[in-house]
Amino acid sequence: MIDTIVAPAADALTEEAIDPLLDLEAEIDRLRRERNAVILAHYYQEGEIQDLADFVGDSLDLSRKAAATDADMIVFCGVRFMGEVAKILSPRKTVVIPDAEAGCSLEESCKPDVFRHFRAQHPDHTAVTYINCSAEVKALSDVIVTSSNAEAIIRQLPADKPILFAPDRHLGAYLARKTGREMTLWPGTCIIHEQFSERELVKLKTRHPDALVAAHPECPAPILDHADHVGSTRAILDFVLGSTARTFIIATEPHLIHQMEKAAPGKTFLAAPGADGTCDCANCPFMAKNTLEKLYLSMLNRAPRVEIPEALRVQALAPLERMLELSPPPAVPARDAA
Ligand code: CIZ
Repeated sequence: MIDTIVAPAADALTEEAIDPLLDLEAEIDRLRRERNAVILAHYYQEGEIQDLADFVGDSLDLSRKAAATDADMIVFCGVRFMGEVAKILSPRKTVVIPDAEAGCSLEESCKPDVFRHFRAQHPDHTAVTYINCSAEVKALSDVIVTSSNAEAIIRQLPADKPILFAPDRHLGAYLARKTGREMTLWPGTCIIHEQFSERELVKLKTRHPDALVAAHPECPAPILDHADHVGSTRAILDFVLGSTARTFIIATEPHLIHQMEKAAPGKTFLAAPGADGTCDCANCPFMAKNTLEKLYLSMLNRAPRVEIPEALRVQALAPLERMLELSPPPAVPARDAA
């Protein structure tokens, strides 16, 4: 795989060398001004990172922000493929990520060489690829989708061509059921959405009979079968804020609940449980690699920095631009409409 990350210089400040008395938030603010930086944070980030970001959102929202920003530096607090998307869309900006090791189990499951072979075996298919993949896999795809726009995009694709969907088989199976399209699925899964236990979810619902269940389509079908609402992080947020119900069980990475609690402090949000009955199992270990210290260092050191060879960037840009063209316009979220 092509390495798209430039490491900090050998003499760059390290975490161990940060003055423990430093006011990190003030320093991040200073660097934000000095570097003309915009900080983008995914809903799966720690609350303290979400709170100091300029924008918090899902991959689609944040891709649009990255494409439109006039900042000189994009600081992407999420996982590596999200930083790559920002660089593909905004090649003249400096794009940094707090931790180069913040990967993604879906991306890991889909190595470019194996994906190339998979495509070659299905030459008459349209390759629809979830944004959770490497730049190289994007470059081999016809169109990229996120969980916010996948259904709408698939409905616009030529009906006479079967679809290859990679890398999340649960999301692909959900989309095949919703759209009635024939799909060949790559066998990848997200390690966090795989953790939820149907048995424990049913027990939790029994204890909270009025609670509505909102689940992400990366969850296995037995979890989705119990959901009152299935959607992307952004759609789940809009659902719980627009609903008159008071209690919700949330089956996705639980840091999304931070935005819910801020916007609807009177409602109760319960994280869906794993097999041991607790909710900790669904914390994404990759998202958790980002900390305020690493965020500060990435801005100070201008690294880890995303750099993508131009030929690869141009190839990966085409299916991303197709995604942006085919995406429904951003809806006004329930929380902003009031
Ligand atoms: O699209 C994203 O950002 C992811 C990874 C999940 C979601 O539904 O927002």
